[in-house]
Amino acid sequence: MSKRITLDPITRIEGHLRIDVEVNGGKVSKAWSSAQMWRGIETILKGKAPEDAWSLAQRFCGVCTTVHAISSIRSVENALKVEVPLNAQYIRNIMIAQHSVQDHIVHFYHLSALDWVDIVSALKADPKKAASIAQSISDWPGNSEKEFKAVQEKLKAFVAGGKLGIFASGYWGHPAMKLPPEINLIATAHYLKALDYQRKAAQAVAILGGKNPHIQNLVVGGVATAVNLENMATLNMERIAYLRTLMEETRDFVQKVYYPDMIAIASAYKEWFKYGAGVTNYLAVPEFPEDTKNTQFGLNGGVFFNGDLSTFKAITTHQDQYLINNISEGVAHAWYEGAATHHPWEGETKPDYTDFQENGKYSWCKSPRFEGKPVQVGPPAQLFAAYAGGNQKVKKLVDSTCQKIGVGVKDLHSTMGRLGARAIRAHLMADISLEYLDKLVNNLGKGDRTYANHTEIPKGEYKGVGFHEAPRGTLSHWMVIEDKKIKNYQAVVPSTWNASPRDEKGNMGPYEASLIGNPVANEEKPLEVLRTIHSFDPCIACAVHTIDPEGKEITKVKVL
Ligand code: NFE
Ligand code: MG
Repeated sequence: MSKRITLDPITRIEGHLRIDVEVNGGKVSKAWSSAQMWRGIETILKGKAPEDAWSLAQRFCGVCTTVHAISSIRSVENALKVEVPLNAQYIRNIMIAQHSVQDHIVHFYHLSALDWVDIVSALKADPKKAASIAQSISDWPGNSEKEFKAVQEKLKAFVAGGKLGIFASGYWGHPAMKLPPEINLIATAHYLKALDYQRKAAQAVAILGGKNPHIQNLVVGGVATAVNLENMATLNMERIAYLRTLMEETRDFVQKVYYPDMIAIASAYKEWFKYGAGVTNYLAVPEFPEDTKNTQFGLNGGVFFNGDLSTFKAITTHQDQYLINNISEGVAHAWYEGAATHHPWEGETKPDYTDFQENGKYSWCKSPRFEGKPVQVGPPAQLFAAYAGGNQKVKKLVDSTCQKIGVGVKDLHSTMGRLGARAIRAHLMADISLEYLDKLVNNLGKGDRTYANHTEIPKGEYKGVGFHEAPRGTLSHWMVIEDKKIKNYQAVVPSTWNASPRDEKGNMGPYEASLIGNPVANEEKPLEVLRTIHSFDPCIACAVHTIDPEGKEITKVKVL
C-alpha cells in the first residue's frame, strides 16, 4: 500500500517549499515539488528605470542577492551593447567568486550537514581519536584535541540543560545516520567554525560592494567602486591587502576543512551516489568574463542531455543564439493564468492561485525548459561543462576528488554528487577569487584606472539578457526596455529550473524526478527525502521571486 507524505515546509532552505511524496515498499514512487510563496518582483519592476533594476532585483532573495544584481546589470549592458572595463570585470568576478564561497560554506554546514551528521552521537566521541583522524586528513591548525573537547563540553551542557536550540528537532539516532561518533564530533566543531568563515567571505564581498547582502557598487557599464591606490577613501593598497588576507583565510578553510569533510562524509555514505540523479540534462553558462565584451570566460558553459557527455554542446559567449533562443517557461502546472509557454522576453507573470491540485496547478514555480526539456542546473552542470569543454584545472580537481572518494565521474549524477560538486566548486572559487585579485592588481599596475563606461539609457526599444552562473546554477534576467522604462522583466532562476513542477507534457522537474526511487526507511521520519532535496540547496524566494496559503495536512512529520 502506498503512503502519502507531505513535507511542508521543508526547512533549512530559503523560502517556503512543500514536497509531497508517495512511498511504496520503502521507496518514493511519485513526487511533487510545490513552491509556496510568490513575491511578484518581476511585476514591480515594470515601468521602473532600467539602470535601477539591479538594485531592486537583488530583493528577489535574501541569500543570493549579489547574483541578481549582476544578472540584472548584465541584461542592460547586453541590450545596449555596453562594454565593461577590465577593472570592473575583475571586481565583479571577485565578488561573484567570494559570494559563492560564502554560499557553499553555509549550504554544506548549516543547511545540509545535519542530514548526515548526528550531533547527539558526537557526545560519545573520543576527542583525542577525533583529533588524530582530523589531523590525518588535513593540516588545518584548528583540528586539536583541545578544540574538539571544548566543542563536546559545549554540546554536553546544551543537552544536560535540555537546550539543543536549533538542533532540538533533528532526526538524531535515525537508522540512516551512519557516521562514527568521532566524525560527528569533527563535523559539529566545523559547523560552528564555518559560521566565522562564511562571515569573512561576506566581508570580502562588502569591501568591494560597499555592503553585504545587497551590494551597492554597480552601475551600467562597470562598477562604482572608486579605485585610487593612494587615496584612503577609495579601493587602495591597504584595502586590497586586507581583502587578500580574508580571501586566503576562507580559501584555507574551504580547502583544508570543508573539502576534506565532504570527502569523509561522501566516503561514508557511498550508496548516496546511486540515488537522486533525476533529470540528467544539464545546462551551465560561461562565467567570469575576462574581456570587456563578455566573449571570453574563465569557466566553460554548455549543455548536454541524458547524462551523455558525447551530446555536449559548448556555450562560449553570453551572446550565443542557441542558448538565447532555446529557453522557455511554461505555466501548465503553475499558479499563473493559462497554460501557455513563452520565451522569457515575451513572458507573463499573472498570478492565478487554485490551491494544491496534484493533476492541475500546484506551484508558484514556473517550468523553465531548454529545447522543451527539463534540465538540471547547478555545480554539477558547471563542472561537467568545464570537464567536457577541456578545462584542465577542473578536470584534474574532479578526477582527483572522485578518486579520493572511490567513485567515478558518472556517479556525480546523484544526491551525494551534488554535495561533492559544491565542495569542488567552492575549492575552485576560493582560488579563482585570488586569481582575479592578482589580475586586478596587475591591471592597475599597468596604469588602467577605468572602472565604468558612462552610459545613458537611450530612447527606443531594446531587449537584453544577463546570464550568470550563480551558486545554484544558471541564472538569466530578461529585460525589454521601451523609452527609458522597463516594459517587461523576467528572471529565470536556478531554483526555478530545479524546483519546477511538471510541464505541459507531464515531464517532472529535477527535484521531483530526483526523488523517484529515493529510499524512505521510516515514513514518520523521511530524512532521506530531505537529503535529496537539500542537495540542490533550494531557494524558493529566488525561484518564484508572500504569502503561504494554508496547505491541507496529510501526514504531520518533523522536519529539522
Ligand atoms: Ni536565492 Fe539563487 C542562487 C539565484 S536561486 S539563492 O544561487 O539566482 O537558485
Ligand atoms: Mg521568473
